[in-house]
Amino acid sequence: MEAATEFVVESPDVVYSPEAIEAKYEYRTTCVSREAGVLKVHPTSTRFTFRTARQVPRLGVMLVGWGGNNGSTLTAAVLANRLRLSWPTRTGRKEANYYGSLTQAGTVSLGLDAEGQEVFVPFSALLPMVAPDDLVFDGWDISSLNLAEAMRRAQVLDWELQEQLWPHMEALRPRPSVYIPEFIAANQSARADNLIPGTRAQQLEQIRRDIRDFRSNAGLDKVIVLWTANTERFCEVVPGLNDTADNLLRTIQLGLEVSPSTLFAVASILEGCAFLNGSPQNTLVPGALELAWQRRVFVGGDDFKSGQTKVKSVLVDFLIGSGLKTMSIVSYNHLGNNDGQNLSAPPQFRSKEVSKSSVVDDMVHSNPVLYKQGEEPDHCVVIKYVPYVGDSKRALDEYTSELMLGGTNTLVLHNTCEDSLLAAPIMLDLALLTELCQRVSFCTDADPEPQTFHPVLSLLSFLFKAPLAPPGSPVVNALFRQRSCIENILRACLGLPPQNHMLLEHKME
Ligand code: NAI
Ligand code: DG6
Repeated sequence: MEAATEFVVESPDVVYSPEAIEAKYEYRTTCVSREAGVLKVHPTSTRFTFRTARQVPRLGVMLVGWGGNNGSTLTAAVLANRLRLSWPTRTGRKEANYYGSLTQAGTVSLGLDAEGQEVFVPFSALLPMVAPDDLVFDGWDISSLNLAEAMRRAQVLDWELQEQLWPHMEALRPRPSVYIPEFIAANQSARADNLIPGTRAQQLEQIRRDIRDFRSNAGLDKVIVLWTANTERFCEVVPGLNDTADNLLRTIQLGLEVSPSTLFAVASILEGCAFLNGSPQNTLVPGALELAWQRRVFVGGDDFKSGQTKVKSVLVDFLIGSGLKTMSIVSYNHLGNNDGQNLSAPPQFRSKEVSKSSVVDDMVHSNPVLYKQGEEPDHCVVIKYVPYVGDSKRALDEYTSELMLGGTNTLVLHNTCEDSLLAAPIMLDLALLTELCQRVSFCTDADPEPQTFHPVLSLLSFLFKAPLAPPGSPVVNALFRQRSCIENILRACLGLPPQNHMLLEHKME
């Protein structure tokens, strides 16, 4: 049965006009204080008015690393869906779809019908969102291969599908990019044949011109820039160099140390385009975050949360949430794509190790019954490059937890998947949700001045391994808390209460 996609909220608190959906929303939460060793919990309530502009823009997405496995796979996926392609494989005919995308293949419950049964709609039906088939792509790569050749190099898609896509991808050519050899592995140097010359300041200006050129030539209302290029080494945060917006801009003018990804972030922010970081390095140094804050431009990161880490952020939540004391997490994986080759160099591996390891922190800290202050499980992350397996990543995990009365529980997982087919739908969700957030504004009864979300868009946490959050805001890694956050904020924009899963209707006589 086709899922119904259209609905209206019938409530005095919700007004639909041709321009916007305006919803009054009561945000009920609690505030906790500590008094003489006692926790005092105070229920609070704040009245919000959310406004979501209904006009969906013509959206362009610029990928840094367009010719990589993720970049070429995402472009191919959108084309395959737009063209309604199907192709034969040894297990039968396959049709283009968006499996793995929260917005396109996930659903939300609107509530119960007269028979007491839940009614689900696609996530994308909640609020007006850009249709993925309508996205326009462009981007940069230090490798000059066109997108058809890049798709072939990636070895991700079935041959028959590649053949059908070839004529549609051949004309797509990445723009030259910024190559600073010390930031990525030396083993990448052979691909670097498509470069922006000049000083850092000139390179910044060229990136900005590229964004403007794409926007005007493709007739776009908005552009979002997404870093899906190679993982870089961490960049040192140095006072006077990149700690403030002014210092970072001066560093670029003086040609001092700045990573390519930070250069792209700065260019995007200066052009008023949201910037999202799909790799683990600290692209969004304090100076870049301050610039985003000053210009009121959304930024998000870091590092797509696609496979092994997604499972980890469910499994450890389940273990600790069930009261089991997880003491050791060992994550091993091997892969043979270019990402794997780049990560075989220690400084780039280190960036990935940090983002893959931070992912259980909130769950551990949430349970002082199990973990004493400062106590943490052992957490080991190993990545090996094995060229033969290509994009088909193998991940093995072992979770060891303490049971009651001295027992031990060891869970072992093995997972094989095409890495880029997991990453591409996440990239799609990032672009679509960021764009939607750009159309949402809100005010409260106490502060009637309309505002937008904080420029550090932590609502995207579900999609990132090491989510960036505004200063002082708790970082949430647990996957279902992250998903509820998105769902409930979108529901708030429609004046709907948060999904509480209580089903009290079914717990009464
Ligand atoms: P890839 O190596 O196939 O693609 C990266 C592309 O970036 C290459 O075409 C390379 O030529 C290009 N590149 C390198 N430096 C550049 C620069 N300065 N400017 C423009 N282009 C540049 O890697 P893949 O598999 O597409 O992954 C991309 C990134 O996404 C990596 O950092 C990876 O760690 C990250 N990632 C991937 C996930 C996945 O499941 N595939 C999940 C999480 C993160
Ligand atoms: C090896 O770990 C390569 C990485 O780029 C990962 O494939 C990518 O970060 C996905 O990681 P995960 O943990 O989400 O599967």
